[in-house]
Amino acid sequence: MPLENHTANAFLDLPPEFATRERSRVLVLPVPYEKTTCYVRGTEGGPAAILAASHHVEYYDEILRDEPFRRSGIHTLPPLESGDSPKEAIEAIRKEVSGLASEGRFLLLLGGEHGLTVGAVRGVAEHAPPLTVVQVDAHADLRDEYEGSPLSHACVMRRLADDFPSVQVGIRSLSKGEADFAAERNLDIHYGHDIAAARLRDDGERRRWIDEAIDSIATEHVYLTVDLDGLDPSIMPAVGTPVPGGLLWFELLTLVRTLFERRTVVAADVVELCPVPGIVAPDFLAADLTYKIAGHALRA
Ligand SMILES: [Mn+2]
Repeated sequence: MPLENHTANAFLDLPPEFATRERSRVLVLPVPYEKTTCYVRGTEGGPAAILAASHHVEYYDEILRDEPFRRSGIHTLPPLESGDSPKEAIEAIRKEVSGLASEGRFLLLLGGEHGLTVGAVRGVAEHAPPLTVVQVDAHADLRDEYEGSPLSHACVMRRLADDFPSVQVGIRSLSKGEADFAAERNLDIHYGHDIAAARLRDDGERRRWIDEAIDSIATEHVYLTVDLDGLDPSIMPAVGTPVPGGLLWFELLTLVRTLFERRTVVAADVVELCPVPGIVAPDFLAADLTYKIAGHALRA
């Protein structure tokens, strides 16, 4: 419940002393960008839905046994309005993110469609090279172009592939052409069906894919991009392009926690929330996940 003097429309509705631009180590940047979605539209409403849901997220993190925001604070920036064409928009996002990344704080972008990640990674990488992109997603996003656009949300990882190593997690939808490209480049992909198979193994084996995914990251710096459709639609139905067979909640949290333990995560995004009127659980999941990521960043 919002208390007096709290910051309306800001992530978590924190007491103002924990949300100032000056002292906060984590900056939340809402990016209501949507130009190339192809199935269900609505990701431009994602950031506002995450911020609204975040006002109901518990400040205490039961896994970290801590109220991580107290370590410095989390400041919510005004939403970034981007240009008219995907090209202009992604360049605007790169420029803004580059300026923010130069401050050396942890940037957490809320989407918006996945296309924004191309600008965000480039902007962050200008100040924290070299970095690896860890992508949680149902889709490989390795198409050279989709529906006539090379900057489609279906092309994100292809646009980044020449400049950044990647680890892709939860993948379960890709074309023959994308599979061929992945094989040709020897890309590191952890498929949904292999992760599901690991659930059936003994305890020690169950998390092996997480260790393998993180061990294969050759750089210290990491940009984490979470396309929410990487989660299973049973817990995350509010996405534009749902695919069965995705990650479950604690699997994703274990991946995120282990990633922060073993590498320096310099920025992250949570993208592709496509709110469904009357169904708040996915909005809350996205807000809770955002705070879990921020919590690790604040403790790093
Ligand atoms: Mn996707």
